[in-house]
Amino acid sequence: MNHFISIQDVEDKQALLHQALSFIESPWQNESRGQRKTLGMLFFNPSLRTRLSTQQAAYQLGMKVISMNADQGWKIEFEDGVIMNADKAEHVREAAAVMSQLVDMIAIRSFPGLVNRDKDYQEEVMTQFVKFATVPIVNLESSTLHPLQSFADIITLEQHRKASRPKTKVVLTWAPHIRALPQAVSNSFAQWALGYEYDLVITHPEGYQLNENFTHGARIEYDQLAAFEGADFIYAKNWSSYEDYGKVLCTDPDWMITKEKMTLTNQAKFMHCLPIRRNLEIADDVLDSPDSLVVKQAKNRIFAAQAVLNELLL
Ligand code: SN0
Repeated sequence: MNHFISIQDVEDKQALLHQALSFIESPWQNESRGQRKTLGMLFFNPSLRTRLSTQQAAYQLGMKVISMNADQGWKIEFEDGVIMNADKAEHVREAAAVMSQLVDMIAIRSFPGLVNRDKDYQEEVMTQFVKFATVPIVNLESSTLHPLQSFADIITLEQHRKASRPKTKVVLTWAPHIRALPQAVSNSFAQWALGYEYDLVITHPEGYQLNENFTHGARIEYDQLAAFEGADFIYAKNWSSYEDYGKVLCTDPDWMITKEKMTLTNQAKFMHCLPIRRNLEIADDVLDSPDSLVVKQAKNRIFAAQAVLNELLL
């Protein structure tokens, strides 16, 4: 693995999963692999779990970490050939090349603008860093993907599934929200769940179809109650429209996940990447029930990141 931008960078999916599970058993087994190596983290957007878990993962591999919010540096220009006479003081060509001399790996979080779909789906920030850095790049949630989250989700599914993967019904359900959120978590979750051969059903209101490149192979069900029937896992997430790009088309509170809806399932476990807005996306009694995995799921962020960094250190 040279970089970790999406599931496509993973050469052996089973091996990576086994490595992550092995780090859960024995977190310090490779404590010296990252000795004298530094991970640089660059955040263009807020983070709680990603920042702490990736940092902890690096420590467990013996690495040092330098974490920086992008607004502490110069504003970076990502486009080539522009006259830099506006607010951006530094080009990614220099920024990425210089950072590569100062740290051994660069991890980046950069959300979409949710205005220009083509621009967001071109993944300019990740693409340009991969192009101009000379060290591995790690995606800490980009415009359209959140692979470390999805890998932690796969670890969580693996720990809690009762049947084989193809026989385990996983439902990704849209949930209401007041803001326009990225499609990254949902795109990525679909891609990883399908990549690990889960039976994936996606349910959402009309107008919320995701990009088929990520969901090809999943069943789409517009009736949320029908989708919940027999589900082993309910994974809730809000996303803004892909078709009517970046728009909030539906705020119908009937899409909230309630205890009553959970009774339709096969005693499903409940998952969410967090942060979660209580009683908007999900009712308190679902989140506070023993079937909620959200806190355990967040712990797996460490082991997902650790397995990935471990691979990139080779
Ligand atoms: C982000 C998202 O991609 O949906 C990060 C998830 C890991 N979530 C939010 O921005 C939620 C913000 C809010 O106001 O609830």
